[in-house]
Amino acid sequence: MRCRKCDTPAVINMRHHKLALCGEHYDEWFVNSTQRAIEKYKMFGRDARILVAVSGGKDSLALWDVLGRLGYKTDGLYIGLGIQGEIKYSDQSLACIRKFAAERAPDSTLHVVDIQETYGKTIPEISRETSRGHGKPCSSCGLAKRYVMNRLAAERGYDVLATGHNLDDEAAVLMQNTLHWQTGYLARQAPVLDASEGLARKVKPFCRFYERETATYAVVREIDYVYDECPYAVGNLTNFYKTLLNQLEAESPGAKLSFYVEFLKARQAGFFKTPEDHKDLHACEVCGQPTTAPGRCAFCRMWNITTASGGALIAPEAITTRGDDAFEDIEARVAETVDVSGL
Ligand code: Q46
Ligand code: ZN
Ligand code: ZN
Repeated sequence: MRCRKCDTPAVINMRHHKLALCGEHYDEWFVNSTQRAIEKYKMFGRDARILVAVSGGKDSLALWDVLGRLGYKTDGLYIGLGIQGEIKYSDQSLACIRKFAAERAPDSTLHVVDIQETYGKTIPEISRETSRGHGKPCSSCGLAKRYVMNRLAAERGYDVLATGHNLDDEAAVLMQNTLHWQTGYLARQAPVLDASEGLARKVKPFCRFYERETATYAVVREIDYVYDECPYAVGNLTNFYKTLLNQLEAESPGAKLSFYVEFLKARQAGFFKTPEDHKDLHACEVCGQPTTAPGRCAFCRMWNITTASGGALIAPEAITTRGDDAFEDIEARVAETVDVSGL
């Protein structure tokens, strides 16, 4: 397999694009493709202040990296979930992010919101105390992440919140929503969600990249990221749909991309009418964030935050700026070479 442009050995063969590229030309293709997606979906302009939600995984760190290289003004947000397990997932994630921020985004701010420090319990702990999610923490976790991202983006005046969702993520969610004909969710699944009443504008610049493409970019750029998934991701429904879609893709290269892109066209053509979203939104009586629930929002209810306890404020001390303080020595772990051809 040779690079189509320079005939040196290729690091990736993208069968759906009929395109094999070497590291250097892949890097160029990936950065240009990101810029094209930003323009195609009118995500943000040159002057936007962008908050990039980073988890420590390949997608979000690759996104922060590319946006920085494209010259956008970016800051990072890491939410410490307190999920450890044998792999020390949250610790590893923060270490990778700090290293990234110090080395590759020295002019950016890294906001770190630690859920336990701010709200008193880790995500696994709070999830054991609520009825959300039937014993699995993902539902509490998703609610907490959405809340903190929105709130920080709004309170710190960011124009847009960018997440590293890739095509595999989007296609899996699309399949799930389609199988259940969740028309409300389908109407809201898009590369860009406009801001509305206290909710930040959200964008997904990587929505057209296959997961192996973002992984290859991270490897080509030698970004140290957490290879392990969150321990709670094992066996979840999204991964099940990803496996099904991978089987389809193996038989029919490009199936995943056309499933998603054709859906976006149908959506654009009005097949999924946007429900009059947020029409019943009002401010949570405790924290002021938009909610459809009467009284307190789901987040305040989950933590049992009441007016008396002072409201769900993100404690200022939980937010650390800059990522240049000492980080864990993760070189030994990340020094293992990754074979991109197998990704
Ligand atoms: S971090 Fe949180 Fe995910 Fe882990 S607990 Fe579930 S939702 S799987 S993206
Ligand atoms: Zn080349
Ligand atoms: Zn609230």
